[in-house]
Amino acid sequence: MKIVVLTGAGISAESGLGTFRDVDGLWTKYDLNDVATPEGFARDPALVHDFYNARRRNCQESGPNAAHHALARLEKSKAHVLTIVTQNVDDLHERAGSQAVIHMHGQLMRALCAACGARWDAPAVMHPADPCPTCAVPATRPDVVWFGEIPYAMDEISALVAASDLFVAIGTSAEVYPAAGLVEMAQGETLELNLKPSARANSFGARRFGPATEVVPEWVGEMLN
Ligand code: BJW
Repeated sequence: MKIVVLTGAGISAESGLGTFRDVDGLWTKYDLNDVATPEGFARDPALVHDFYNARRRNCQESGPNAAHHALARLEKSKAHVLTIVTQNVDDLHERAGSQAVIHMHGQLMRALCAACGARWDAPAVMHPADPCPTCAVPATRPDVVWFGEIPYAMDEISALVAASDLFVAIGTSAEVYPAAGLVEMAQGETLELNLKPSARANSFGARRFGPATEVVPEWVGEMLN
């Protein structure tokens, strides 16, 4: 079976990484217009770097949980062909051992030059004055996709979802497009795994609710039987 799994912040919540829109989420502490838009970065790059430096440190101090490990086990089993499309900028899928991972909203551990487009591994702490290693212009930013920017690999992702036999969304609120609309492209079975129904729950053929560390290993166990 060809399976595409879309993951969101909820899969990393039990690893200690904050979600965005839950009651204690990041958007209750920060204005997304200040830290997750190109305009916010142009206004105050130091604030935006501070925000991502703190999240990079938090990510480095955390680790994959049972849900990330279960998905890595499913891929490794080769019982099915699994691709993970993640909206998360953390690297917890990779640290669990998953290999087929597409980061549609970029990666916390990568840096991007806004002047020449070069990409490289991000240092632990980034500053507005950091020069690009390729063109030397001090226009370095986290390699993440902000509101108003086009998510990565959309053609590849759309083709994978359209060709999938099963599309599973895990721990995402379905509030942010185009990720939220992917379920509509799926021609095969669809399943939502979440703590509670997302904004698009009714678009899925099946739904299961509970913490990712419980419902994901349970579902993977069934797929491997
Ligand atoms: C658990 C759990 C547990 C908790 N176990 N579950 C009007 C209509 C349609 C679209 C638009 C519109 N106005 C503007 C737009 C476009 C805009 C958009 O969608 N805005 C909406 C707010 C309306 N989108 C964009 O701008 C995107 N670009 C774009 O559209 O380009 C145009 C284009 C696209 C394609 C082709 C051609 C052109 C870009 C969006 C970029 C989003 N960036 C961010 C920041 C990334 C960097 C960073 O991490 O800082 O991405 S915002 C943030 O939201 C982050 C996330 O990836 C994303 C989604 O959040 P997610 O993962 O769903 O988290 P939460 O917190 O929302 O939900 C957590 C879920 O977990 C909940 O459901 C909980 O129940 C659950 N949960 N604990 C299981 N233990």
